[in-house]
Amino acid sequence: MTTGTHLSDTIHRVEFLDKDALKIPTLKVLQADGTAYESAILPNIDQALALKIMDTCAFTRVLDERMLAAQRQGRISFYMTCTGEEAAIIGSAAALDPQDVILAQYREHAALRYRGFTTKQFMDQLFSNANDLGKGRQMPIHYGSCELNYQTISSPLATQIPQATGVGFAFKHKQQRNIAICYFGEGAASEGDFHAGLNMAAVLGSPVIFFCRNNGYAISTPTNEQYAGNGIASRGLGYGMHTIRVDGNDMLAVLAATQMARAYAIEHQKPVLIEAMTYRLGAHSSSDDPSGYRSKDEEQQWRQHDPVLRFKLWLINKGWYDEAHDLNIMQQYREEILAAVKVAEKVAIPNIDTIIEDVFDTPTPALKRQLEQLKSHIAKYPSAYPKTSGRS
Ligand SMILES: Cc1ncc(C[n+]2csc(CCOP(=O)(O)OP(=O)(O)O)c2C)c(N)n1
Repeated sequence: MTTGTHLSDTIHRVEFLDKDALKIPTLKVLQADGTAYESAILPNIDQALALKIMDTCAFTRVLDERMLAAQRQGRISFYMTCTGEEAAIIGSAAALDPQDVILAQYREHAALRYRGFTTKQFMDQLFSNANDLGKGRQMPIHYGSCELNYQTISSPLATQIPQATGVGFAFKHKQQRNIAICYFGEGAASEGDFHAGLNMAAVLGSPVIFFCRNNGYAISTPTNEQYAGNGIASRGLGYGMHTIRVDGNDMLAVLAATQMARAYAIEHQKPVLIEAMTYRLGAHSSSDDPSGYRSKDEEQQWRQHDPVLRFKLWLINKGWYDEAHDLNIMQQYREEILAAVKVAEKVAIPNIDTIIEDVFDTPTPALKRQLEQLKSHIAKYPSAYPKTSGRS
């Protein structure tokens, strides 16, 4: 018999396995009022970590509110919020080591903030100006930072999944005790790259946390039109990896699951799949209007499960935080972000010569020719090409 073919019990009449027999429990630690379930085991968390998580929540809420408004005012071209998914994103990011590599989808900027991306760096990317680390070549929200071990976002869905398998395998090869974490939505899990990436990671023993944000929709496609199985968690089992489903709106449950998953991935040099059940409270992006595919009632029900509020109540119960501080910090971030917008939108766009750099060691003759054609085109129609990326 081939190794790895696990023929177990034998049967002598046809009995299909019952797809509904697979029960996957959901880890919960915090109740809606911010108290922990009596039997719940808390993650490793002290006051400093808790306050850093809360600060990241406050910043992200304000950033999302202000930048969506900036998009509506025509100041930036595009924006995506992570409102409602902060616990899934920040709770998992807080369980990592700074050397662990993050491969995100596009809705995980809160993890980048947790790592230390500054307000100015956010603005430079969103305004595609000359200070942007990506040299203004990407749409807003496609952040990346070598320094913070955050791989640049790719628009095509799921490309980050097999890449994460490779990053994890590189750590294994170097015998470095770090992991890759790969964020993706349940919609992205319909891509072939998801299946290739997970299977490869399980077979090669690549230390990766595959972190699925199951937020109910892939733009307008609800999960019941996306899959017929038991969520995304059932697929982790199918590929032979440790798997857990958590309440994605429960900061402490996400933190606990990710801390344990990280320890397991390093100790056993194997991947883990976490499926965080959550809800996208905002639109898919600034180009989307959810009223065409879901009801206000449904949104309202999920607002009752606000992950930031639940965590804040836990902090207040512990005496580590209070409402006055919360209001104060939100106001400070509003002012800081508004001031940063005003600066970033006045910064010049990147020097056009940089457009052909960084891909080839020496730009090819064809690229150089195209750059000259572009320059003469701009010289002919200068009023159609702005000098800064902002409105002013
Ligand atoms: C290969 C590919 N197909 C389609 C798209 C268009 N697209 C962008 S986001 C998205 C939905 C993804 O949903 P999900 O993975 O659940 O993430 P969420 O937006 O809900 O966070 C689609 C279909 C794309 N970017 N790439």
